[in-house]
Amino acid sequence: MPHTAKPSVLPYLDLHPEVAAALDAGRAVVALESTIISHGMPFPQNVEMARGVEDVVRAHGAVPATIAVLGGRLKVGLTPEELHLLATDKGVDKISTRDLPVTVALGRHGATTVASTMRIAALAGIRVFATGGTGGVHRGAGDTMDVSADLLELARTDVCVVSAGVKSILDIGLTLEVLETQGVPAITLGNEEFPAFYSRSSGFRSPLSVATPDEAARVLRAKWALGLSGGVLLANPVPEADEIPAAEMATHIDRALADMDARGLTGKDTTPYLLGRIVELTEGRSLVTNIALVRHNAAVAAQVAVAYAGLTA
Ligand code: PSU
Ligand code: MN
Repeated sequence: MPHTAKPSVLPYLDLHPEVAAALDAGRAVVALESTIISHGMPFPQNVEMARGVEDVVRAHGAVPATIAVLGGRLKVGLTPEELHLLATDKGVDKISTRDLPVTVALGRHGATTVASTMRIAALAGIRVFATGGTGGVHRGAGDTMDVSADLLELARTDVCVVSAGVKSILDIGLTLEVLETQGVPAITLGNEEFPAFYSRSSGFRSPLSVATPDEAARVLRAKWALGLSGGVLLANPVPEADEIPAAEMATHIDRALADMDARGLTGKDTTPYLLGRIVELTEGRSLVTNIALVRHNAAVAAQVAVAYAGLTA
C-alpha cells in the first residue's frame, strides 16, 4: 500500500494495483470523476467517454484513476465492469462530500462529483484531476443559496482540477468572486478569457493565466511548497473546432432553466437535468462538445501530472 494514503483511510480504500504502483513509484496519476458517467451523459456515450478518457490519460504518459464509491468502498481506479455498472445502474446516487460518510457506512454505491472526487483523490495522494466542468454559484443563488460544494472543496483540498471552466448554466461572475474570496487560483491555460464550458468565451477576463501545462505544474509546486493549502482550478478552453458559440448556447440555456423551474427541480437534481435538457435542445451537439472537452481536459491534466511528478521527483 503506498505511503501517500492517510493511514486511517486505508481500511476503506481500494486502490487499483496499477494506480498503487504508480503512486508508490512517484509516477503521474490523473483522477477522474464518476458523476459525469452516471448523471452527466446518456448510455452508451457515457461509458464510451469514460473508457476513452482513460486512454487519453495513458497516451499522455499518466495512469488514470477513475473514482467512485462502490458497496461503501472508496474505489480509486475502476475495472471495466465497475465502469459499466456506473454507466447503467439507476441505483447509483450522485454523491458529494456531505454524502460520503453515509454511502461508506451503509455500504452503498455512489458516483462522485468534483467535490467528493477531489477529497478521495487527496486521501489517496493524487494531486491532479480532470473533469468536464466544475460546479459553481447557480443563477438566483441569492434566493436559493445553491452554491456547489465543488467551490468549497477547491478552497480546502490540495488538488488541481482541470475543467473547461464553469458551465454557463451558472452565474460565472459570482463563481469567480467566491473563488477569489476563498483564495483559489482560477487560472486559464493559453487564454486571457475565462471559458464557459461549451463555449470558449464567457465575457469574463480570467483572473490568472498560464501558457503551458509545465507552467501550471510549477504553480502547483509553488503553491503547496508555500503552505498555501487548497486546490487550483485550471480552466482549459474547449477546442475551437468543438465549441458551441456562447450566443447560441444562451438561448438553449435560458430555455433549459425555464423548463427546470416549471418542473420545480432544486438542489442536486438541477445540474443533471440541465445537462440532459441541453442535449435535447441542441439535438445532441452539446453531448459531442462535452465529450470533446473532457478528452481535451484529460490530455492537459496528464501533461500537468507528468510535469508535476518531474518537479517533485
Ligand atoms: N462536468 C460535466 N458533466 C457533469 C459534471 C461536470 O461535463 O455531470 C458534474 C460534476 O460531477 C460536478 C457536478 O461536480 O456536475 C456539479 O453538480 P452540482 O452543481 O450539483 O454541485
Ligand atoms: Mn447545488
